[in-house]
Amino acid sequence: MRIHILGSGAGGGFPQWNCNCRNCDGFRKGTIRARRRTQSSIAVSSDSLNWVLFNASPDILAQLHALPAMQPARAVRDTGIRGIVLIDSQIDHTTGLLMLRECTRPLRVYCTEAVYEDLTTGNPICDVLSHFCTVDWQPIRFNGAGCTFTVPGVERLCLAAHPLKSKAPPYSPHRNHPHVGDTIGVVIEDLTTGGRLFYAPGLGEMEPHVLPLMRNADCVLVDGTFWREDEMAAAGIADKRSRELGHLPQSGPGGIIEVLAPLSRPRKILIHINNTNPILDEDSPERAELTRAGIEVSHDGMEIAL
Ligand code: HKS
Ligand code: ZN
Ligand code: ZN
Repeated sequence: MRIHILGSGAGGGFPQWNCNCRNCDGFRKGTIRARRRTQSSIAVSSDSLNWVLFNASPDILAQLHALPAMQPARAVRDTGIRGIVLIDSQIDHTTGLLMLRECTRPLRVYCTEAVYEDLTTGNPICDVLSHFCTVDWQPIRFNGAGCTFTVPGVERLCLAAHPLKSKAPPYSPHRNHPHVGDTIGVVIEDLTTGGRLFYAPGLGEMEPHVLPLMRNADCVLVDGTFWREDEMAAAGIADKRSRELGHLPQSGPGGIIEVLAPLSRPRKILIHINNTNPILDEDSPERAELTRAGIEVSHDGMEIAL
């Protein structure tokens, strides 16, 4: 399978429009070595013609322009997107649906009931979209274990969704009452090559079922939002801690570096990186520490073959 990183940044992207933290200011002034990043989304295909989009970011139009394979041009109106999987209902993962409103065929959207509820109540973008096109909701339901499904046209990819603990968005009725399905991780397996990806851009806690999913993958593409538990406070931005926001930090006890350390099989890559994260500075000691731990940092346009 071919995995294309459409956007490697967290909400707001990098640099963030209103931010003058060390990274954002340094990037604008050219005093640090770092890459611009759009908001969190990937596209996966087994034939480079039919794609599954994971998350629809507010930057989706620019991201699609940057990946010409997404437009196969077989008809006057066409797209390579055969289905969209939403891992949560956050603004950075769902707002792009509004930018796809011109679609002439039904938009197949795979998400849990918890996410669909948010998108029809607190942030009713599915209701708004229904005035422009047909949203064909494909519910992801859990019966004890993960939920396995395929997307028509992309049958060589087998998808298995698993519930994860992270955080529902501020407008969600579940914000302070977590529901199973507020956030998911997905194992994507290519039935032709046997390659397996574990994708989880929102990972707030290591529950017992998560480590085996990582261990059995050829590549883990996981939450890279914050380096430190108190990163936002240390930058003088907000007092919310990383885990409270639904993101395990990389450093510290129980952080992503420790979690990934014992895994020998998978390639380890971070995604959904916040503008404040020191790993964005390619010359930072934190980035060097990641490299020593065998962990890569994804960037917009990066391609992974499994
Ligand atoms: C900034 C933002 C930080 C940021 C935080 C989160 C909070 C949120 C919630 C996130 C993200 C970006 N870029 N989504 O000010 O630096 O309260 O639910 O997911 O993408 S977590
Ligand atoms: Zn986010
Ligand atoms: Zn910043």
